[in-house]
Amino acid sequence: MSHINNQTQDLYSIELVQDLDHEASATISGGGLDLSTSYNGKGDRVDDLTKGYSSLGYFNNKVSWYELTGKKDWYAYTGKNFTGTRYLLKAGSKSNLRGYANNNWESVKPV
Ligand SMILES: [Ca+2]
Repeated sequence: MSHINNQTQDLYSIELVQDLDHEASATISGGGLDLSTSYNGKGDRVDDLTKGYSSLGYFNNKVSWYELTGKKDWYAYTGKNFTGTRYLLKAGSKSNLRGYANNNWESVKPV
């Protein structure tokens, strides 16, 4: 089950919450982007994003790990609205974020 810290009231973070469980969502969408605020998928986490977000809301400047379970490549950006430094995330990849990328992403979208 996807979940985030309920203390946030940010519009985008509410939108990020998905009621589908991971397996059902992956079946429908063909997979997507998972993000977490700590390394190795730990901390606060959101799973199976399938569309772009011009702001990550609660997750802005907190993301430290990602996983792409689908067949699409994605872009991640250090600025809102797909600005700043762009990172290409390859389909099927996952990684802890190091250096400038760590705790710096503010928007994401499929390539
Ligand atoms: Ca973090």
